[in-house]
This record gives sequence, C-alpha cells and structure tokens, in this order.
Amino acid sequence: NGGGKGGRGALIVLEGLDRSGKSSQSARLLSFLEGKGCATEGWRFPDRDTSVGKMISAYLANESQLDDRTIHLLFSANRWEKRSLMESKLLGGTTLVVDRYSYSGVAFSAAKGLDIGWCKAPEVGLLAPDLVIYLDVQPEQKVAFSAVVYSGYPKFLMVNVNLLFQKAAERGGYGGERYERVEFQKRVAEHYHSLRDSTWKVVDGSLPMETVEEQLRELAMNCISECQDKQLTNLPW
Ligand code: 2DT
Ligand code: MG
Repeated sequence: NGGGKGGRGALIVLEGLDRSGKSSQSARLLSFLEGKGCATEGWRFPDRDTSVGKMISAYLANESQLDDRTIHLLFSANRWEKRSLMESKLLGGTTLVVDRYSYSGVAFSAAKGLDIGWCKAPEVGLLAPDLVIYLDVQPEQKVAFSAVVYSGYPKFLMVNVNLLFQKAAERGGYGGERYERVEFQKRVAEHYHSLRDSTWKVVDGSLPMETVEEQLRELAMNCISECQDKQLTNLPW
C-alpha cells in the first residue's frame, strides 16, 4: 500500500523558483497519494503559523526589515522547530510532501551574496529528503506555448486556446513579496543548480500541468516503496 505496513514514510520535497508550480503540484500529489490509501501530509516551509514563521512572513511582506544572516537563521530555525514532529511522522509511516526545504534556504540566501558554506551550516542535522523534485522553469515564464499541442480541428483549437488562457491566468505573475523579481530569481536558479545531488529529480515545469503531475506521481510512488526499509538520515552538508 506504499507506506502503511510498518515501513516508514518518505520525505519528499518540492523545490523550484517562485511560480514554478510547486504549490499546485504538491496539492495534486497529496490528493493522489491519499487516494492510493497512503498516509500522507502536505507541509510547507516557511511554516508561517509558528511564532518564528510570523516573523518570516512579516519580513517577506516587507513589513519588517532584518539583516540577511538573521532572516537566514530564522528560516533555518523554522525547520528545526519542526524536526522532531517530522521525524515521528515519518517513523510512524506517514509520507510528507514538503513545499520548499533547506535548498530554498541556501539558494535564496546565497543569491543575496552570503557564503554558501555559511548558509549550509545551520541546516546540518535536519532530516535528509528521500527525494527532491526540482520543478525547472525559466524565471517569470508564464506558460509553455510550445508544449501545447494543437489539434488540426477548429473546434478543438477553440477549446485549447481557452485552456491556454485559463492556465496563464491561473499562474499569474509574481506577487508583491520580497525575492519576487526576475533578476534575483535567476541568481537563485544558479544556486539551486549547484545544490543538486543524487536525491534530485529535475522535472520540466513548463510542460502541461497534467504531464508534470503524472511524472511526480511516478517519482513519488517509486520513492515511497523504495524507502520503506531505509534508515532516515540527516542532510549530509
Ligand atoms: P513561499 O512563496 O513558498 O511561501 O516562500 N525562502 C524559503 C527562503 O529564503 N529561505 C527558506 O528557507 C525558505 C523555506 C523563498 C516564500 C519565500 O521564502 C524564500 C520564497
Ligand atoms: Mg512566494
């Protein structure tokens, strides 16, 4: 059943730039896994509900100013305050689908110019994901026009064009939060690339949503069945 029979749950992380589709894909993956009868929870970082999370949220909304290293450590603390709950959920057989994790922590802070080793240090000892799915998109890319296959029939064309505009509207542009600027996102992408390791699977986030969804389902199912008997480990940084 992919997780309930005594094996531990999988720690599955989704990473990517802002507007890469992480949140929608996490939600879709979560309901798919639940439908399979798999014990699963959807988590996200920053977790804006804790008191640390509220400080982070105010910073992101430009309602407060914090020194770059200070906010970096708050993001990290926000993961540390969840570590023991995370571990007990996983050991209890629950799979966690997590929208952003330590890779966001390092890539975003390093993009501000902080030393990468310094950025990694407070993450050491947090749980290592079993799978990191990186949704690869160009910064501020709206919708993959090239990926939409038009049928030759006019009546289907109308339907497809409508779908296309609907998707573009759904995705929208960046919001007003800190970091949501194209130039900054490009630097974040470079740092993400330098963090790739053997747990990463890069998925082309510009493909149609359903295609991406299908790829994620397969990656997640494989991961869940493979890690049932594997020990939980810590981030190797
Ligand atoms: P959301 O838009 O996904 O809520 O993210 N960030 C996130 C960091 O700078 N460091 C971190 O450790 C994490 C988890 C990425 C809000 C923004 O916060 C950034 C975007
Ligand atoms: Mg955002």
